Amino acid sequence: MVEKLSETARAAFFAAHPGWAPVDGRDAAKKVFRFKDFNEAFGFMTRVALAADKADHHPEWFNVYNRVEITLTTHDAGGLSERDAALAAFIDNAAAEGR
Ligand code: H2B
Repeated sequence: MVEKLSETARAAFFAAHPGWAPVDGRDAAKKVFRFKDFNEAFGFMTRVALAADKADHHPEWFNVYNRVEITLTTHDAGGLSERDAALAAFIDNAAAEGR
């Protein structure tokens, strides 16, 4: 069973992952990504989807054309966990490469 981050670790998560912000009313982190067009956005989503499925840890996300909104939380823990920190790092890298 994966553990929720402690308050200190949660603060460290937001300090270490620029652009990720707390979500009102739940223990989760959200970031909005913008790409040149749908092709780049969907290429990014594909890379994230494959890595997320391999890790068995999946994003909540919403896409319109070149915009991808991503919310990370660990459903099994009821809040942010180390799994979200790992996925956020992967997502930020994938976004930087996809631009
Ligand atoms: N993704 C996320 N974000 N949180 C989870 O707790 C989670 C998941 N649990 N993907 C996994 C799948 C679980 O449902 C399966 C059975 O391992």
